[in-house]
Amino acid sequence: MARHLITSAIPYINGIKHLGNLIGSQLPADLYARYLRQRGHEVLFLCATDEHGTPAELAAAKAGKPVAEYCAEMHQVQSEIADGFRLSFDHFGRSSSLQNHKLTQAFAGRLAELGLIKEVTEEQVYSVADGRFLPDRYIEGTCPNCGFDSARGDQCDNCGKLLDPTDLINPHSTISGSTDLEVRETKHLFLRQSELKDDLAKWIDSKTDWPVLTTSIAKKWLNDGDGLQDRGITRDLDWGILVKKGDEDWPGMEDKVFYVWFDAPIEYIACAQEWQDAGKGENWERWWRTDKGADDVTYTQFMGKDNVPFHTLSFPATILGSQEPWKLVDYIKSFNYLNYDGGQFSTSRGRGVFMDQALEILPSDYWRWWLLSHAPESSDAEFTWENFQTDVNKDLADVLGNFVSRITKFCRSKFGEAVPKGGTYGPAEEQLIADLTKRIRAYEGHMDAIEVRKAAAELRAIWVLGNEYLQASAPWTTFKTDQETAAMQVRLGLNLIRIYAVLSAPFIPDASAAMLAAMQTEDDRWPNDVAAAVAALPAGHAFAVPDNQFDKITDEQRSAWSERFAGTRD
Ligand code: B3M
Ligand code: ZN
Repeated sequence: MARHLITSAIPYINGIKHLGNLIGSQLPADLYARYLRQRGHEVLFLCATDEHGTPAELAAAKAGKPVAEYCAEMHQVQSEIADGFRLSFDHFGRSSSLQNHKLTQAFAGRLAELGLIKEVTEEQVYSVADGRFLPDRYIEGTCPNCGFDSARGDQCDNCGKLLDPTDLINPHSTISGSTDLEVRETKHLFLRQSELKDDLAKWIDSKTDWPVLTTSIAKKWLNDGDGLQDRGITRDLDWGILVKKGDEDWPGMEDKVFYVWFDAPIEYIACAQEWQDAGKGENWERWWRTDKGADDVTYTQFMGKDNVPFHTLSFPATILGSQEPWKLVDYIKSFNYLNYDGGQFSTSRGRGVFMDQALEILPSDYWRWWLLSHAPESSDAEFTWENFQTDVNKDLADVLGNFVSRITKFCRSKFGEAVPKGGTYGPAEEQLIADLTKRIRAYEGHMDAIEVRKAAAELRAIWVLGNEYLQASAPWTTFKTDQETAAMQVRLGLNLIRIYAVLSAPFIPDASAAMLAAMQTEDDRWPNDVAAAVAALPAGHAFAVPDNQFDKITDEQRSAWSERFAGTRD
């Protein structure tokens, strides 16, 4: 029994996430958390909403709401959707929490004390009418390259050219529309990451067991020069964490907030405090402080590949720089992208399936199973409706669902709704137990290694073993000549349902619960000893034939959905 801290990248607050976001962090993190809990480990699984930065301010403005109100509402929305997908967070926090404000300011104070923060004077666009400096995204004008009339200060959305706000023709503030803009001097804080380069390089080099995707991105950023430049950690926004040194004011920084990527990872720590403050647990420091017991915690982070530089360099720079005994991450599981039907998911174009829509049309297990079994681990993956329909129908309906329904219905018709008694194992049963043992050990190995696709493939193979056994032993034929042996075959089959429920729970928790309920058992012990596990439900144990678990996706549904989610808005 070990202790595992697990965090998923925290999703931005500005809108509902799509399935590509889900499989890139939250869902595989949930798979791992559920699995480790089932194996008897102590797990703290944390996630939160990432609530600061320009996107949050802009989304709130678009919704016509004060930012704080918008964030509170969207947090609730995201939290409910997470429940719908059965994401088993121990706490779903908020980066705008008081705990995160305090902790972020404390880190900044500490880093400043150690000389790791420098003040830099820069020139920046000031809007006289708005009375504030404007972040690049708050300035629009005509693109000098293609003539597009709403190019943003950082980039033209039409031709893609990266811009400086001063490049724009006829620039104006997107807040007020005012063209009364001036370039003024302003001060910003920079974290001197370059000072920490050697420490970071040594730390990353020591992580020889990390996925190649993670280390290759980390090393590229570390060595390209670009990644480890000193990093601006303040912004001119109204919404965010005020720039302070611990509890003290920071002269000249009164109108600034911390950059969202500075405070977002700190929320992983603050979230544990929120968890405790919400009365869900105690002694959060034993998860995070190596001087308070966290040195025997294994900490695993999950994220999409675009987030890797922030987790391998920036956040560790904050932690290492502080010289305080905070827990550093032990393993970073990163993911490539999931594409949608020949292109990309697009929030602005409404292209692809978003989390709320997914739950409207099908139960979460369908999505969980397909997404996890196609997780974009070694390369990008693609969602197509054909593949979704084919695989879900085959794996869940034909293989798993069919097995459960055949064996329970056959038993009911010949022996009644209780596990039948009599008969003894022959070579086929011994072989099945041996095959199951081998595959279950392999499944555990893949789950321990967080090899998500391989684990799914092994689980599917375990389901197939049951079907093959049933097909070969054919209790409906055996029954005609040898009722005792048929009873033994059926008893074994019914026990497989319980085993499948236990093994499948990390992937498809609802179906798993339904299977245990049908078998009228709360025995969810992991099949460490398969020979014992296939006899866990004894003769005479009552069960009920479950409702059909997985309706097949029809061709009509497939084509209707493929049309509905093709993307209309442009
Ligand atoms: N919110 C980006 C994303 O959702 C960002 C992750 C923060 S993790 C500390 O992909
Ligand atoms: Zn352009």
